[in-house]
Amino acid sequence: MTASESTPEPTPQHSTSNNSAVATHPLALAPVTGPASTVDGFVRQFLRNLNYERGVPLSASSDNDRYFAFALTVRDYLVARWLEDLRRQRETQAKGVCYLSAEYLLGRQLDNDLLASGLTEIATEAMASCGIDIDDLRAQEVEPGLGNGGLGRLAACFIDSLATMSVPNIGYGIRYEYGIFRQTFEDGQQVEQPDAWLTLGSPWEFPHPEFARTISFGGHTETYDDEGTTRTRWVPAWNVQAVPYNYMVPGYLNGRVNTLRLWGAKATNSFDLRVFNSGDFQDAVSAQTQAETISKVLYPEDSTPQGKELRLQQQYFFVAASIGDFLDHMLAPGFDLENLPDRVIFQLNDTHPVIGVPELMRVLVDEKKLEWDAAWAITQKCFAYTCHTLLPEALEVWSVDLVGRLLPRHLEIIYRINEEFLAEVRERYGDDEIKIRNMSIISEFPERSVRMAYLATVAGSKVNGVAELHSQLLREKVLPDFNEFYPGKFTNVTNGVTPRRFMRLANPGLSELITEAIGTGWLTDLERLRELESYAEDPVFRKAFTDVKAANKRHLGEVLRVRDGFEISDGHMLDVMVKRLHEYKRQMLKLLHIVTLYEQIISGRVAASDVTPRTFIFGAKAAPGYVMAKRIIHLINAVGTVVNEDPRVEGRLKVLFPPNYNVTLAESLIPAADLSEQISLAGKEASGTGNMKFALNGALTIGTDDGANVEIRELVGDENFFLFGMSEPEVEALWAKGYKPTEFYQGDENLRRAMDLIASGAFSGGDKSVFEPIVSNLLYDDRFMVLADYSSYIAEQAKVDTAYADQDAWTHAAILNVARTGFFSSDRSMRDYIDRIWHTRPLL
Ligand code: 26Q
Repeated sequence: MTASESTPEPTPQHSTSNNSAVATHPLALAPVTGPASTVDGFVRQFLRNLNYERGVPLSASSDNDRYFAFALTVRDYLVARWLEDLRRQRETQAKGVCYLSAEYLLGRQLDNDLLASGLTEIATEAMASCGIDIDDLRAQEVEPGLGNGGLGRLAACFIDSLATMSVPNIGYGIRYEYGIFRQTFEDGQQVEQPDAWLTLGSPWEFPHPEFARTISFGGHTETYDDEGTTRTRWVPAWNVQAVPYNYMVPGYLNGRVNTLRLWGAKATNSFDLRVFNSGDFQDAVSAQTQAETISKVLYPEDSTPQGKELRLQQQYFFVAASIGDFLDHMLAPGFDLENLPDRVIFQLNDTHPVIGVPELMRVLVDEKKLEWDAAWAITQKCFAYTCHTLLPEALEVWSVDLVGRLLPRHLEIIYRINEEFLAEVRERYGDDEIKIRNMSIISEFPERSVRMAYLATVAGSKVNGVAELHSQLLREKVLPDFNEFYPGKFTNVTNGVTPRRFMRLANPGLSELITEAIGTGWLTDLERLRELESYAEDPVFRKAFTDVKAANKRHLGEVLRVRDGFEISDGHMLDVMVKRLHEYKRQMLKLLHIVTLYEQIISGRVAASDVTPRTFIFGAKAAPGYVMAKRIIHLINAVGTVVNEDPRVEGRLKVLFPPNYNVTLAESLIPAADLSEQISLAGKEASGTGNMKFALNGALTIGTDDGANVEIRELVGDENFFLFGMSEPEVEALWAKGYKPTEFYQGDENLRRAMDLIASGAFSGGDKSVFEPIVSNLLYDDRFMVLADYSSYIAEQAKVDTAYADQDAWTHAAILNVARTGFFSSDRSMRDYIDRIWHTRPLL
């Protein structure tokens, strides 16, 4: 890294004033207009981009050239709207939302932007006239996998909804050079490959190296006398440049475009001259490249954070750049910072950006020279915190040592926040040392560390969970002392998903059918799906609905054939479980069901011909260091190999595990599914969002009373949902009583036989040792009570089979699932955030 002795780099400032000289040309004053919205206009712009941006004629263009030129053309149509929105947001100074998220799992952009701009037909025709199949262009796009799973995808849905609702918003995050790893299987075991998504470049980003910001780290603090006032300043040891890359976030057919600004790390240009002069050029250069590792790769863990230094560097890097960017560029000249809460709310997507709290305090107190109390009053109104977990091991803590070394001034600020907070606690409860220890932002065990969720709770104007049950457990179990201390601070906002991507784009057949029935407008007013309820009674509609599902299955079959060489058998129920691999999500429970069905056939207890034909599809990545999760992946693949090849099964059971589940695959899988598996142990899944996507696409859910499943079941009705397993209070009661998994094993013949079959080595070529750790874990530990819920799961799956046998009744229930889950639009989530937390207004 560049040492402090090296020449500091001036941070280039966004300056509109010194641009006035170049903006006087009359043509520059006219509003920016896009290309003509005609087939001809599109073709012209496409060829222009091919020639001038790619430097090739159509006749010599590569697939990538054509994809780029095409994407740039779509982009060109949106730019005028974008520039206009940026101008209006600056001019009106309307309150905006800064969504701070370490992850955005965007999925492919091309189709989304075509849809949002209403250009799909013109573009298709334009390409056809050039002899290009637009589907070939679609296939070229590499999805930016800048997230792990639910939390990152949620951020992408939220910014889509905000743009669609014309709410001023900037999404801030990190431009990882490598996103979530690409998963492959070798001998059924997960192997991680780097996700080099930028190799061919991205047509969607607007880099602005000239607006790079200097982000500092390390060093020490000192006090100085500022005309009679003692102030603190931070003397950092090294710094790195944060380069903004802007991305357009278009609203759906409303002519609005918001901004996603992702930061890339760049080494400062100045070399450390001492090292350089000492002749060690290599060292000087390698210090440079080290700074750039900050945005090199996304951490693939989505639970049990490891407290790694680079991760804290990433967090501070993007948050400091984002807050600084907003304060420097979005505020009117002479803006009074006391009014900051009327201008912006920083929404913290989990604890990952919480270091932004002491950062804003540092800027206000040390740099803007506000009084501490005034700065704290502002800060407390400018942040709100969303919690996405219930697992205690997933709550982030950072060792005080590390924070002090990397961010010494921030540590001091955190200490002072804690001191003043604990003084308030003392005022209320007296010297109740247990209370104080429990509520302190600084914990002492196992090492002295900062509890980021506590800091977020103390600093935030609101704290929200992501589904009703989750918010209740957050109040009662995770942060009960804070709930008591801050009445009214805790609230719920149930998650949602964008129907533009997950219905209109992913399931055009269903979308068309819906529009034929109830007209247009439902995509931005999803509660209108209610109007479909009466259509569930219409046999003609049911037939059309079944036809769409069948077509979606054929499409999925084609996708999996090309992608993985898989084949989907006709007439099979598609039973789908796609989500990160985690023990609490209980992929093992699904697997025990499969092994049970298989064992019943091969033991001759059930005739294969009596088994409902099912294809089980898994999609799941495991964190590379999560040994048990990887073993479970291995077992799923091993069971698949044996079951799929055993002639005794007569092809009635099939297990498919396409590698590298991502947003793009989800878009083909979800619309084709009959059955959605949402089977986490009650009280563990904060919300889930896949569950919503499946229901909205007419799959029925088999699920526990957990996360948003609770709300899905309430809405669709008990008779249209397969509920099984213990409730959260029952889980608690069983733990309290003493859970003994072996008792469940002993007491259930099906379970015993399934477990014994795995233990026998039947899925590992006779080698008993391979999956023994899974079996023992379930028998002697089973933290997520797989065995306790097994019998109830198997019984409910039998009901699924029975229900599926009556296809017409199944379709009736599926239609009602679609009709009754409009609540789960992320537009509704955004309205809830606006009403309960942000108090912002659309800029119409
Ligand atoms: C933190 C520190 C260091 C390294 C990694 C992390 C980290 C990264 C990602 C911790 C957690 C995550 C992601 C969590 C997540 O995706 N949670 C899910 O959020 C969804 C949206 O609210 C919910 O629907 C899911 O229930 C929840 O599991």
